[in-house]
Amino acid sequence: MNKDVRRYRTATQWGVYDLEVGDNSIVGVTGIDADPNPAPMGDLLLDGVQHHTRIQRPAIRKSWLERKDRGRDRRGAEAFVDVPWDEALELAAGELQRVKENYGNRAIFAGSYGWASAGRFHHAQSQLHRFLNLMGGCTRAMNSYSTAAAQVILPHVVAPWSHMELHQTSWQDVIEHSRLVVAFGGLPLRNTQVAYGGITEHNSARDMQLANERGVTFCNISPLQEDVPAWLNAQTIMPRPGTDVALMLGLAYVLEQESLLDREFLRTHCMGYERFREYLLGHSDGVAKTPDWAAQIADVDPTELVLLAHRMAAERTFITAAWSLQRADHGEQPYWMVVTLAAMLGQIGLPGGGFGFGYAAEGFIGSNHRRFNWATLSKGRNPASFAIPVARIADMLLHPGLEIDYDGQKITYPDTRLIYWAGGNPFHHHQDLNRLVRAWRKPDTVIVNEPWWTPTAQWADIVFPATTAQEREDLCASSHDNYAHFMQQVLPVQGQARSDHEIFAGLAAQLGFHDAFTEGRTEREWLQKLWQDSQPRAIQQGFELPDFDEFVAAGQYKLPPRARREYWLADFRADPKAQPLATPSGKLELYSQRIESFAYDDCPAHAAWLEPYEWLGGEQAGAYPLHLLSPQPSRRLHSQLDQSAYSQAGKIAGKEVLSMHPQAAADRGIAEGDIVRVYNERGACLAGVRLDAGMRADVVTLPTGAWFRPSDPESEHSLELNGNPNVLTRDHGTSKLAQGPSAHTCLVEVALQDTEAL
Ligand SMILES: Nc1nc2c(c(=O)[nH]1)N[C@H]1C(S)=C(S)[C@@H](COP(=O)(O)OP(=O)(O)OC[C@H]3O[C@@H](n4cnc5c(=O)[nH]c(N)nc54)[C@H](O)[C@@H]3O)O[C@H]1N2
Ligand SMILES: Nc1nc2c(c(=O)[nH]1)N[C@H]1C(S)=C(S)[C@@H](COP(=O)(O)OP(=O)(O)OC[C@H]3O[C@@H](n4cnc5c(=O)[nH]c(N)nc54)[C@H](O)[C@@H]3O)O[C@H]1N2
Ligand SMILES: [Mo]
Repeated sequence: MNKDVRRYRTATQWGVYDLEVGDNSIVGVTGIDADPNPAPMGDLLLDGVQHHTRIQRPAIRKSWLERKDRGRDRRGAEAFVDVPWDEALELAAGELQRVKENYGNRAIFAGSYGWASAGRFHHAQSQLHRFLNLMGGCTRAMNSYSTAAAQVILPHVVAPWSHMELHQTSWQDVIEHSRLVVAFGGLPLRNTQVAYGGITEHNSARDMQLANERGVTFCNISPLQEDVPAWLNAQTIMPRPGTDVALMLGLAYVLEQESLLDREFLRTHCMGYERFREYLLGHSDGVAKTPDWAAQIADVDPTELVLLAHRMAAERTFITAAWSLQRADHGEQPYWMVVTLAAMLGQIGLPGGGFGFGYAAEGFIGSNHRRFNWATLSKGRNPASFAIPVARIADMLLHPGLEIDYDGQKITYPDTRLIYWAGGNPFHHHQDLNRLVRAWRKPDTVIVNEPWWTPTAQWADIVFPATTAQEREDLCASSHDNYAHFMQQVLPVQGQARSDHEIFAGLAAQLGFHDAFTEGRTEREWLQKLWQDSQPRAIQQGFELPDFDEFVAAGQYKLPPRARREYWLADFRADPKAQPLATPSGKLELYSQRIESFAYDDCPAHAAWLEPYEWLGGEQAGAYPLHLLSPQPSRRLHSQLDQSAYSQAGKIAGKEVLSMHPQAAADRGIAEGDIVRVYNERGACLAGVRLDAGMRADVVTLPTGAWFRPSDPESEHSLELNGNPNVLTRDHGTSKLAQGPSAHTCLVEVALQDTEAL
């Protein structure tokens, strides 16, 4: 190694890397020895951290500074003025105080959803919430864009989501005991590069390979063949998107008709199978959910469904569904139906049998590591104690005072006067961005902490430049990983950036509670405190952490392996009375009295097929005959570092790539590499075309993450130029139960774009 090159350890939410720094810039990225399969996404760091899109200085939107009405209508379409730190902090603190005094703390929305960066201490959202709680609180957001519908439906049916995520069946159990894995939404390896909070070992591909070698067979139920790696030799059934519940009902019908189900298990461990059965057989609604009925809705071969149902009943079968299935209209239903189908097979609680969710959603799912709850930064209590379902933000901004349903409760939207965002990108993650633009222009003030000039920074009034994880020290330690890492400061602070902690400490100083916020600690002392606070938890689990300084010197610490092999729900299976579930009946609720009592028209008392607001079998498919899926991108995490060379190398003429079937392209005079316009009633964007013969001809995919770039930021109807699918998706809750996002329910049309005309 060149003597002028130094190595530093950093951690990201797609892996841990050693960075080589020479001449004050990152010149090399290497996966660490502990990682058998480092994610290629590491290369994002090469030019991403020091990219020219970094925010150099605090900045304030021109009209916000100069005009009395603050020119809210020009938010997102205007230049910024650089201001010194002191002045920016004073203005922001004054505005927070004004809104608090005039409208109360609930008028401050700081849901601030987003993944930000790895690192326990510099977790942007925690820093923001700690700060605002000390100021009297704010309106927050609950649940995630990832799994909102699952988080609300599953506690009614089986268990709290947070528990399931960490304790459900491991890959090891699948490898050793399953014979058949039925994967709704497939097992796309691209998504396993990533894990919230960080990941050390990328083992998902290895685990799937081991299962394959042991003779486990896979059935991929997805509109795309590519949703499983080719070497798995999976059978693929390709339903229309959003029709999985109908397909599962067809399978369930075969089990019931041919008595291939475990009636004893349904009686002893489940609540209300009879009610579901009435529906399945059509006694309650006059429609028998036969394989022919299912096949017509899903547009698949009915004999394949019959054969699959036979195999599922004959073999140890593990049923899994991607998280994507519940990010759709009535997204609660496919998850409820997976549980119902698995209950009918009666293998729940047996090793390698039953069900589980998201086995390729993130790299940690199905890992067999010890689960350890590391200490986090204390956020204190939110005195305003109020939250909206996370994906209802535009509704809230547009309709203050409106009352909505949510999981048996009523929620009234507050009148939002100020938005504070740190560590997320709503102009990436939210649906129907043209509608968000309208909503986003309503509050008096938007404050954002960001390292880069992302769309969210561009759509703010006061922008504070934040450091990246590579410009500060931190602790990477997540409850699902088997390592902790000391994240070194790799680069000097870029421009005038400050860490989120420092930014909030500065605001707290203006508002008179600096010491309460920092507790008199330096950032290094905070890291030490988090480490030391984790020690009693380790001792409780029967091991001891090294001393903090020892850990820092070593750079990493590996947790002792998991003490005991557990099979998900085995205890419950063995004795449902002594080991009940945390559901109202203590059993698996295939019918829920509680949900029935809510009387929601869009979430009945048992799993059911409900027509989505738009789908290929519906009326709208006349005008918009292609179903758009917007999956996670393979070359980045969401919108993060989309500006870097590694992400841009995956584009076509700078646009995100739309995959489409050769026939669908030919019908429209489109060829590989062409630039097209993707559109529907909600919006339009450009994309570059890639052809894929292994997908349904009536489905197109456009991964998320291209930075929102409207051709005319002043307009609410302009053409989006980079290929951001969220100008096309609808902003509509999954149902009154969960009010989750429904991004995957979306129809579009595609046309060749005359690029000369742009
Ligand atoms: N159409 C469609 N839309 C979707 C989805 C879909 O499937 N389809 N999926 C949804 C899902 S599952 C998710 S999780 C969301 C993801 O949405 P987000 O989590 O909001 O997306 P990110 O791009 O990760 O945004 C994180 C932001 O934090 C910034 N950041 C990084 N580090 C720091 C830091 O230290 N401090 C501060 N202040 N900022 C920092 C980054 O620059 C970035 O702008 O998208 C959702 N949107
Ligand atoms: N590289 C990378 N990995 C990531 C992320 C990232 O940004 N980049 N983001 C992470 C995050 S925050 C999350 S929440 C997870 C998300 O994990 P998921 O929600 O599981 O991921 P998606 O990519 O949205 O969808 C997975 C697959 O489901 C299929 N699918 C979509 N709709 C349907 C349907 O109606 N029926 C069936 N049968 N299949 C369908 C699509 O073909 C798609 O490829 O990924 C994580 N992993
Ligand atoms: Mo997510």
